[in-house]
Amino acid sequence: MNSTAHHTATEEGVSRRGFLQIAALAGTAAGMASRAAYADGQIGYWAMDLPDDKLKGMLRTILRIRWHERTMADKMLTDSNYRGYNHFYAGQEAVATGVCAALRNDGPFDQIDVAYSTHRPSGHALAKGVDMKLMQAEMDFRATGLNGGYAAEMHIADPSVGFMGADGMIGPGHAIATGSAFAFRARGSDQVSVVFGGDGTYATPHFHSALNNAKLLDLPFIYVLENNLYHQYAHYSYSCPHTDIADAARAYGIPARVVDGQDVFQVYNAAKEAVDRARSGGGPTFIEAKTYRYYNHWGAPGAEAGKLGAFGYDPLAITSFRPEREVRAWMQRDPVDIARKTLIDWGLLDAAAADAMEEEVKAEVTEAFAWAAEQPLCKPEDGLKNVFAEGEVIPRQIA
Ligand SMILES: Cc1ncc(C[n+]2csc(CCOP(=O)(O)OP(=O)(O)O)c2C)c(N)n1
Ligand SMILES: [Mg+2]
Repeated sequence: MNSTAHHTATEEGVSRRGFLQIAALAGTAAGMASRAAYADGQIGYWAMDLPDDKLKGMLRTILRIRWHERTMADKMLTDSNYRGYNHFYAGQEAVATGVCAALRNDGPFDQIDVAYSTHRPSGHALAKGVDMKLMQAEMDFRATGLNGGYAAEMHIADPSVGFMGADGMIGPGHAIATGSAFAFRARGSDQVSVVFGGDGTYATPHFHSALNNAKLLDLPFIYVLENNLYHQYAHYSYSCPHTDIADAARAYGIPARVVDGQDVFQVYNAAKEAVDRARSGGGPTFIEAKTYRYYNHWGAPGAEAGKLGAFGYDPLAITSFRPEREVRAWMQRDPVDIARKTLIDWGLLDAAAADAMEEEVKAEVTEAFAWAAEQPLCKPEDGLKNVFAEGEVIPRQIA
C-alpha cells in the first residue's frame, strides 16, 4: 500500500480493514479475495469504510437498474402493444452505480455534480437519481413522463439531479461536458462534470478534443469510458489501436486508471479519487471500466422472456457478432453477484436480507411500469416542443 496515497473515505463510516486483515491472516477465501481486489497499493480509497447504508444503497441501485432492464426486455418480447425501447445497460450496472456514488447528487443546481450520458442512458439516469416512474413513462412516450414523452430513451434529461441528458449522437456530449467543467471553474464552484462514453467514442474527434481541452485548462472533468468491447456490432479493435483506451488519455497528460467495471466498489474507489482531484483543483481524470453488455446493441434480439442476456443466432443475424461463450463468460462475473457477495463477506447483509432487498426492488419496478402504462400518450406534435426558442434570445458572453 502506498501510504501517501492512502486516505480513508471521507464520509463517516466504520473501518472494516481490521476485519479484512484478520480474515486474510486466517486465510479465508473472503479475506483473500477482498485484499486482492481492494488493497492494490495504488488506489488509496476504500469503499469498505463507507457507512453501511451507503454500501447497501449501491447494491440496491445495481438491482434497480438490473430489474428495470429485465422488465423492459420482457415487455418488448411479450407485449406487442408496448412502445418503449432501450439500448440495454444490463451487465454494466456497477459502472454507473460506482461513479455516481462518488458524486454530489442532491442540493441546489449550482452545487450538484453533473453527468452527461450516452445513447445507453437508463443506468446512468437511475444511478444519478432520476425518478424511475418518470423515466419509465418517458421511455414509453407518455405525456407525463420526465420530458413530456418526446425525449423517449435517447434524449431523457433531469437537470434537477444533475443528469444532463442522454445523447443520441456519439461524441458531441463530450464537448458540452467539458463546457460545464469550464463554467464551474469560471464561477469558482467546486462542482465536477462527468461524461460517460463507450469504446466507440475513441474514434470521434470529440473524444480527443475533450481530453485535450480538459488537460490544457485543468478542468474539473472526469471521463468514464465504459469499454464493453463492442460498438454496435464491431469489436473496438477495429477502430482503436490501444488495448487499454486509458493509454490515449495518458498521452494527453491525464491521470488514467483501468478498473474492473463489474465490481462496483473498485469503480467507486477510482471515481472517489477522481472526484477529490477535480474538486480540489487537480484537474481531469480518465477512468476506463472494463465491462460488458448482456443484451444486443439495441433492443432484445436473441433474448428470451424471463431470461437474462441475449445469445446465439437470430433471424436478423445481428446477435451473431459475438461468441455465445463470451457472453456466458462475462455473465459469470455479474455485477449483482459481485456486489451482493462482497457485502455478505463484509458482514453487512446475509442472503435472506439480500433476497428481501431484491424483492423490494422488483415490486418497485413493477409499480413503475404499471404507473407509466396508465399515463396519457404524448401527441406527435409534442415532438416539436422546446426545439426552437420563442421570442428574443440575447447572446451572452462571460466577460
Ligand atoms: C456520430 C454518430 N455516429 C454513429 C452513430 C450510430 N451509433 C449508435 S451507437 C453506436 C456505437 C457506440 O458504441 P460505444 O461507444 O462503444 O457504446 P455502446 O453502444 O457499446 O454502449 C453507433 C456507431 C451515432 N449515434 N452517432
Ligand atoms: Mg461499446
